[in-house]
Amino acid sequence: MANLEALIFDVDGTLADTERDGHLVAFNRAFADAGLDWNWSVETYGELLKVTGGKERIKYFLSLYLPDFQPPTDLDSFVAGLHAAKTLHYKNLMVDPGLPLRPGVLRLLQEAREQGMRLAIATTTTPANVTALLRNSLAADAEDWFDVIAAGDIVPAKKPAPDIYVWAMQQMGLNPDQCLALEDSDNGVKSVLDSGIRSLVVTVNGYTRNQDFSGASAVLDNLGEPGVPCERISGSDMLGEMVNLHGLKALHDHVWE
Ligand code: XBP
Ligand code: MG
Repeated sequence: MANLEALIFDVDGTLADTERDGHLVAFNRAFADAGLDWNWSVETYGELLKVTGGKERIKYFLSLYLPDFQPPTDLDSFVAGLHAAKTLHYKNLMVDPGLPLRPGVLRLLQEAREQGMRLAIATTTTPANVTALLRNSLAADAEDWFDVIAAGDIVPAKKPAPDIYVWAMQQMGLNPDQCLALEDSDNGVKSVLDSGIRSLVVTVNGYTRNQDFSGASAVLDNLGEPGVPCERISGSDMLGEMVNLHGLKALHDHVWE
């Protein structure tokens, strides 16, 4: 069994609750700018989250709700243009009003850095979105905290495919038994497990709470803060009331023993 060498964080839903108040708002503003009346509700967006990737999600929406829609140009160019506009709106939302990190995220990242634990990101979202979230919600130099930021179209297949986690490990020169992943969704869990990583902590959110997290080492409501304990939903109870590096190392050793 190898020692834990890196924590690999998902972004949307894990670092911050970005979907309802970030991406959804950005999509709807981009649609309105384009003169489209496709105002997605919170409920509809929850259904569309089944498909990862914003461009892929717009196409999924069309297939479900507007199968006869005729784009003014070829579909890929039309969707790419909408998505670029959406990304601009998302970046602005990360500045004003901004989004807070989820409980325990800053505390765990700071502890990992203090103890020399390598950090990486593996996300389906667009790299510009990661930069905007990190700089505005974490720290101006937060991108430097991560050895690798694996994001968006850098890989051919998005989550639930394992590509983004495989790519991140390759970039770090690490094997699956040296990594622990933190995710929020069933797509993320499948991506992690299919990459060979078996140490996996899920922190659920409003959109993912009832999803299937089979194979996750522990499923929690969040990472906890001093005096504000996290709730264990399923899996190992080794992490206690507040997820810290000591607990993650013990969980990792247990998973791989
Ligand atoms: C979540 C996603 C992303 C975002 C939208 O990524 O599936 O597609 O919903 O961002 P993860 P884009 O949970 O892996 O961080 O529009 O830039 O794709
Ligand atoms: Mg996520």
